[in-house]
Amino acid sequence: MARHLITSAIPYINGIKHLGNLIGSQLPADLYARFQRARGHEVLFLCATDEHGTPAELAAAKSGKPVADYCAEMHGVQAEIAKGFRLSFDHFGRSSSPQNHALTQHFAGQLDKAGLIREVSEKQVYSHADGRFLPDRYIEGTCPNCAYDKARGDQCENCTKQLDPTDLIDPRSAISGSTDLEVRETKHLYLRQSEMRGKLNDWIDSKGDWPLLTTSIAKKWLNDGEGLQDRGITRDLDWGIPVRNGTEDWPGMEGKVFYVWFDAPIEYIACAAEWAEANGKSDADWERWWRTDKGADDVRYTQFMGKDNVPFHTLSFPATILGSNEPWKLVDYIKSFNYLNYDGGQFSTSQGRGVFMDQALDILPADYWRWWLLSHVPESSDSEFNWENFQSSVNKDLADVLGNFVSRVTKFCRSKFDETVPAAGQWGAAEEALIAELTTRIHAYEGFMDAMEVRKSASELRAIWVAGNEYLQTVAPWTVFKQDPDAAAAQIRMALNLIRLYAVLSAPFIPDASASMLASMNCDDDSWPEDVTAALSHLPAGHAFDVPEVLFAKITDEDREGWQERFSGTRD
Ligand code: B3M
Ligand code: ZN
Repeated sequence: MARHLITSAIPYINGIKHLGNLIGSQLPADLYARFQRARGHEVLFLCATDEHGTPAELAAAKSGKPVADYCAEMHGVQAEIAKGFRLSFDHFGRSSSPQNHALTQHFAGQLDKAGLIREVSEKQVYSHADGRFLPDRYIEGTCPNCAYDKARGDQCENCTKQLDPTDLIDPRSAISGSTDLEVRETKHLYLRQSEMRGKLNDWIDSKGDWPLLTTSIAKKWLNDGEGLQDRGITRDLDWGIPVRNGTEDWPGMEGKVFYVWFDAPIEYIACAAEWAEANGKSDADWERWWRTDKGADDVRYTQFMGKDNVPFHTLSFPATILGSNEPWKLVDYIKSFNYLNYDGGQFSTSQGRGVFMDQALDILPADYWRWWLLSHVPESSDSEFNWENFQSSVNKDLADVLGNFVSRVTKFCRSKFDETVPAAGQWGAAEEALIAELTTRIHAYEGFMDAMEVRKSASELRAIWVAGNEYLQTVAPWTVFKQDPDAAAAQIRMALNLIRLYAVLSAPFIPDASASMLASMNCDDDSWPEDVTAALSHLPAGHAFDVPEVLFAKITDEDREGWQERFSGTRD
């Protein structure tokens, strides 16, 4: 049995996420976690809300609530929606937790001890119109690297370059649009990432199996002449983790907080501590996932994220870990994703464009979305959500192929035999051929799932469903029944067992439908098939089952047009 630590990028607290955010990290991470659990491995799957930084402050101000209250409330909202999508986190934490405060301050202290922190008198942008300093994201301007004119002060969305606000050409306030900005002096802590260039380079080079998207982004910022620059890790904000050196005060840093991107990845660790606390476990229980001196040596750690987050996970966070000189676990594999677009444009939180997670669950159950999103995940390039495509994949894959198989088999059995697995007849050549095909395909499916090849996994699973349909089409029990009811009985016995097998194999993608399929087969054994012949003999003759409700309703043209219309504008 292996041990898998799995984290998804932690979503910002300021508002409900859209489907592009969901498929960019949380959903594929959930798929992988569910698969590894189903294979019998020990899994710790963690996610949290990312609660610091200006966006949280501004969103709270807009809602008229104190920022701590706003975050507590939004954490609850996001946790509820995550449940609605059946995201199977072992813990959904908060980057504002006491555990993260302590760990973030601890890491800063360790980095200082290692000589990796320097104090810098920095020029920062003050906006007269807004009456405040404008940190990173709230300054927009032209990217010095690619000339994109809506680059933010922390990062250019277009070329992924990490920026400092003063790098921007023609800067303006993102709050008021004002260009009446003044640069003022203030003191900040810088992490000397550039000192660790060699170490980081060797570490990334040792990861020959990483996806190209991940390594190419990492290498780009590492080796580009100005790649790995020292980074400011403190900010002049009220809300955040106060700057301290371990448990000591940090002279000169009073009233400042750590930069959100410094504390957010540390929350991956803190979240394990929160998980332990929430479940009455000890420190040793979470440390065995995170400390290589306390049992984490045999843990396989996988991170999931969108491509814009890659530099922070391949360079900044590893710099924190390596620089601490303590035996914390480094990530083993980073699975990153391109962007999902919405109907000819981008999903956008700030503009309210696209379908948001709460709205999606309002119109259809989670499995419909999970299936479409995972089978169209932006893996090797950006991909696009549009309603026609959504309608046609749901109707074909879920309703026609899987749903129809289940309903046809169970209803035929009920009408010709009864609601129990029929006993008569023997399997012959057609069944042997099916078993051979499924054995090959399930093996391929496992390989793709293990390798996090999400699209290939989805298409292999679909092929597994199709194989059952083709079998049924070929043997045609409804025709055979007239001459040879025993042969038809053997075919239906096979098909009922296929329903159970499909439930088990499909659960990582469509957990609710899988649960209904198992329930209708009156079976709570969801063990992964080690041997296909045995798995297809699981439900014995005489075993009672129920004909289930329709598993997947088809999306009508009317539904589609209505939704298309409803989601064509922007959310308020
Ligand atoms: N909250 C950005 C995002 O949601 C950021 C990720 C943090 S991961 C440590 O895309
Ligand atoms: Zn750029």
